[in-house]
Amino acid sequence: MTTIITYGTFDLLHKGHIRLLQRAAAYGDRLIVGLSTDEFNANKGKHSYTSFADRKFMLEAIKYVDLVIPEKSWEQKVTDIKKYHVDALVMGSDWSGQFDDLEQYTKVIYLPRTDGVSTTQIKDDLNRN
Ligand code: C2G
Repeated sequence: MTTIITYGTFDLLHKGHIRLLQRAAAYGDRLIVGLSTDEFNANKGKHSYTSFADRKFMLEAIKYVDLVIPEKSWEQKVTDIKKYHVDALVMGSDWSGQFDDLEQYTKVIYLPRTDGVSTTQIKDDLNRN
């Protein structure tokens, strides 16, 4: 059983999120998503439109996702990697290099971001129209 983990806010779910989950899932048999809680989002300086409960509900409905756990802190990744016997951490390339310190615990893979779409862009576009 090859276990992959990724983390994120996944607010206003869009193609970029789905493509990341799809490609991450292809690296293993099980994909775990560490979903940022509303409180952790505040810590990240983000305010998500959709609540944690609703973001979790939507992620759990995605065929590429096997388990959704709360992401409450930056530090929990090592604990998660050990607890779930993670074989690889997969993140989008906007995080390139940020998690290289975790190479001592698991494989770290950065995948190219999907161009042309972001939650921020969606919000800006909607505010303009
Ligand atoms: N992503 C992507 N392409 C986009 C937008 C996002 O590949 N156009 C990827 C990001 O690189 C990330 C994942 O989708 O790997 C989730 O993106 P966010 O919800 O924006 O997550 P973020 O706020 O970056 O939180 O501890 C890590 C953080 O929780 C990551």
